[in-house]
Amino acid sequence: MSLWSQMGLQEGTSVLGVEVQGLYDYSMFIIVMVFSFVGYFLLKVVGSSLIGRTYSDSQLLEFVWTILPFWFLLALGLPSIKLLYLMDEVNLPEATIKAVGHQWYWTYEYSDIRGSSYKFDSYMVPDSLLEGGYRLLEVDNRCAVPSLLRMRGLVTSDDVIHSWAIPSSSIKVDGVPGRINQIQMCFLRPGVFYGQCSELCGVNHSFMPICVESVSVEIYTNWIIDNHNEVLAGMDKKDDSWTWWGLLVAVVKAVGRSIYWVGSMYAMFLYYLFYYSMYIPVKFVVFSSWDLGCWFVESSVAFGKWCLWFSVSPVEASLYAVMYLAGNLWGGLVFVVTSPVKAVVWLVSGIFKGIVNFGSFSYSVFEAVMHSLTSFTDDSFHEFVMREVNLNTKKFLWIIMDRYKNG
Ligand SMILES: [Cu+2]
Repeated sequence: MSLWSQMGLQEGTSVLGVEVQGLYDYSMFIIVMVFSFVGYFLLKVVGSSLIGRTYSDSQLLEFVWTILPFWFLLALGLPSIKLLYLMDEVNLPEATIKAVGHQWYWTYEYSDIRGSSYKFDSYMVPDSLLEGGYRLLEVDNRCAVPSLLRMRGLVTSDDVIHSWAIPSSSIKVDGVPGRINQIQMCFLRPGVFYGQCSELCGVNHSFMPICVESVSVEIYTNWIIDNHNEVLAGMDKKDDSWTWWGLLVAVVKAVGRSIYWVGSMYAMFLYYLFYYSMYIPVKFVVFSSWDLGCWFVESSVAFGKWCLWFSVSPVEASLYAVMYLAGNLWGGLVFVVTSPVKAVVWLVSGIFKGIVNFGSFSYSVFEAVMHSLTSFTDDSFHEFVMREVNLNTKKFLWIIMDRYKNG
């Protein structure tokens, strides 16, 4: 949350929030440096009586003031682009929350556990009811999220365009009616994080705050499963009517499903039987084993013969081996002399392959350098996040498994 007389961004509360904060500091450093440098010389030139009347040109100066801004722009742009893409990357989240904007409140939906949909509305607490807490930011039902777990946020709207934003976590997603936008979230620690609707949506636009409460994975998982169980229990009660027609439909459906299941299993069985017992062995025998077998037999026989010869007369056999190797080398020389075109092609293709390999190697080095350049957090932070997220993922799955078993 922003505080009075605060300069700069809020303290980062998510993995990418910290990175964005780093980018901000880094950009401000470059910008202030450039601004003060240019400002100083501007003032100096304006206030100076020494005007260069005889000064005509300087190639070096022009070169420098062309190249230098280019490098500064690159240094500002590359980390920014990388972060932009990282923020869009939602790979394998463990849990999903869906925020639906309304005029003028938010609805939060949790629907990826147990196939039920648990949802609630989140209204701002008016001044008259506020007991402590922050004015215009506190809500009646907070959006609960786990800390240090990969999360996906889906944002949409029911009426006009809203925007779901939490500045300290670098989250801002438009909620557009008729479409769903997604964002990745990974909160660093437990806490309460505030934001406000960030797209003008009508008269009460300022009074639909976003309040996210980040809790530990254990609390979150048990809480969400409890709520889902309640929703499911409510759903079970409704469906208790029984008719002959319903029974008939259910029986026909079950029979159809089992016929389909048995048929598809049978087809799959035949397919794999054919594939592994006929196609693969035949293919293997025809394409590979014949050549390999021939070569193996020939070379084994030759080597066996030579060993026999070596045991009878070692000197002669060694001499022959030397002659044989020399002959091969000579053959290579003859190949170069008699068919130079082929030899050149062989050499050039070798060199080309070498260049390609060198290129890909240099690219990976460049990529590694860029990676280290554009991450504003150190390795210990990365390690901490990776370790905790892995641990929490295991905890999350373990609790779900445990609860499924024991109800
Ligand atoms: Cu709004």
